[in-house]
Amino acid sequence: MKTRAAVATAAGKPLEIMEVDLEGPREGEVLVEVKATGICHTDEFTLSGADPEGLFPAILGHEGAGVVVDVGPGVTSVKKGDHVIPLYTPECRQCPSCLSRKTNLCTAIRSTQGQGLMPDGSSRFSIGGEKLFHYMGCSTFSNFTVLPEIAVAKVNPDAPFDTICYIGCGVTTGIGAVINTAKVEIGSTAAVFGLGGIGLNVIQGLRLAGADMIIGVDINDDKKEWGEKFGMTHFVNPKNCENVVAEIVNLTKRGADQIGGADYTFDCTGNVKVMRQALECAHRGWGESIIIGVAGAGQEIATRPFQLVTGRTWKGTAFGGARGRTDVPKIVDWYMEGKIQIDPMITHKLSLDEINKGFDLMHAGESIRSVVVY
Ligand code: NAD
Ligand code: AHE
Ligand code: ZN
Repeated sequence: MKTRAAVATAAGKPLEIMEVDLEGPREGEVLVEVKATGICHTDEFTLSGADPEGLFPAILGHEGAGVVVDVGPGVTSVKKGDHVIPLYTPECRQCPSCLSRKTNLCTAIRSTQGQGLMPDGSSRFSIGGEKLFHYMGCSTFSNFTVLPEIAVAKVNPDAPFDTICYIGCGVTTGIGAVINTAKVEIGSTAAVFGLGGIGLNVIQGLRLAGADMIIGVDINDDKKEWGEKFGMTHFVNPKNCENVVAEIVNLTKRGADQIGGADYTFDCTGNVKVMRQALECAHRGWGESIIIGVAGAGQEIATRPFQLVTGRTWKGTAFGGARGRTDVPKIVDWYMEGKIQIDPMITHKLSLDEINKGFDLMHAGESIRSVVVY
């Protein structure tokens, strides 16, 4: 079949809207009509050329929602007409990682996914006979896409596509980092670095978890008001203080010894210097710092080992530690029940033809989430 898609032809170039060829689903695969997709900073990261796994030409996008329109042989868990959210972290429930119960990082199809291919090693997308790569197993910047059955979560059909698509990455990553990875307790203190589409969801996760003090850190002052909407109690702009680590340690001083430091800190910037700051303002003895941001090829994190010797823990999280087929439908239900907010964070709705505007808005710091509605 033919489908309209935004194609990333080369690193650093705007996406090109084209009609591309899409083969139907093979064994264990489903064809999904994507109804809406968010634009995440990770799409921008890959398009910029900074992603070591970035391949071109490709169809990017990994934050979608849509409807199953066809299924290949052997598919049992979803059927035509089901509403689904594509999963860049699938859940096969059979691989050693899924069975371990210690991680959400299913390994069933990770190697082919990283090569921009379906599990059988081929691509379903092409143009004029030339292969186009899939992206993060999702390619939601195409009106129709093919996914393995283990990489879709069946969700409440009453939920609107143009908001729940954000659960496909940003919402789940932010809230999941708090609940699944950090396991934040009631009364905790926390600092969140980077108040974009991910950081604001960390903030709403912290509020859900009952954190007392939620410090937001961003170099853009406009983010103060945004953070406050979702539960932030204090704001720090590193440009307006001499030392952001000292500032947070000072804000969190408590107890007889007056030792400061946050119980939990989160990097939602992808900047390795910020990751160090986040670790170093975690509390001596027990503070945990969670890396969510994705850093470019060749970049490395650094700190004095003493920071870890004295009891801080450095952790990372992908997709908020969520097991997609199990957890994503629950998060959609939380949204439908009003337990979490999504609508105010979707600042822009665009057509596929306007998709490059979504990247411009992100670069200018003017959007929280732009969503393309097909
Ligand atoms: P975004 O562009 O919406 O937000 C980034 C925010 O960081 C902006 O508000 C920006 O002003 C702020 N910022 C930039 N430099 C800063 C600094 N030095 N100090 C403090 N704040 C600073 O991006 P997003 O969509 O929220 O994504 C954030 C990061 O998370 C990206 O690196 C993205 O690739 C990554 N990500 C990771 C996962 C995962 O599963 N681990 C999932 C989604 C996104
Ligand atoms: N391809 C990059 C890694 C990018 C990365 O870490 N991606 C996150 C999701 S970001 C979503 O917005 C992830 O899920 N990582 C786990 C995985 O298996 O990719 C690189 O450095 O090669
Ligand atoms: Zn993402």
